[in-house]
Amino acid sequence: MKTLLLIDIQNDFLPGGALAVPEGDAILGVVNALQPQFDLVVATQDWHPLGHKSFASQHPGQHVFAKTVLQGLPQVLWPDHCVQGTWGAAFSPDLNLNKVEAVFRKGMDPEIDSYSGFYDNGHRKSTALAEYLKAKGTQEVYLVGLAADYCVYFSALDALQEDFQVFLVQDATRAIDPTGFERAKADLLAKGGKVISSQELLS
Ligand code: VGL
Ligand code: ZN
Repeated sequence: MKTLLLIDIQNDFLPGGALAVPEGDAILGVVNALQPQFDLVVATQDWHPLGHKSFASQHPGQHVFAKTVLQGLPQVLWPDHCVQGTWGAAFSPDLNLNKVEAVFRKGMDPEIDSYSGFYDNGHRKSTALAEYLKAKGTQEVYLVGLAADYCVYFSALDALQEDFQVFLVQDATRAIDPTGFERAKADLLAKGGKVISSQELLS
């Protein structure tokens, strides 16, 4: 059973958003075209309270994209983004949601960041996404969405650890930093994941 995981396809990660991923909007047509090929489509949604500690605005004197430590973990300080209930946190109006059976939210704890759709960055708390996918009979997880070098990558790592077969659809994602994307792909391949293109699914 094949599941398509739509990672954080939200206004704030698209052009015009607070944490816009370069060319993020280029994935929308591909993601919509892929959905009919899957038995199950599930989405994640970055969903932060106001004043989340991953926001640079909560660290006076520190600038956006600076690296720091939060809860003993390396942390990039982000612009305020995906604040609960705002336009930026909403799914793109150009994303087809008709096949999305469940949405898993993450990043609600103000004290810790949560890139993966499965666990927070400290692996302290589960979203129950792994149990949900297993209960649905999923063996293969295909990942698309934003950003390739953060939430898509960390979700793929956790999916591997949860013993799913993992496929990253590389033309259905875009990265904040292209160097980070290359490193992420190499790491996923080394850990048993596969990197494919949408063509392989559509033909
Ligand atoms: C993300 C940074 C902060 C992502 C979320 O969806 O990749 N990146 N929050
Ligand atoms: Zn976030």
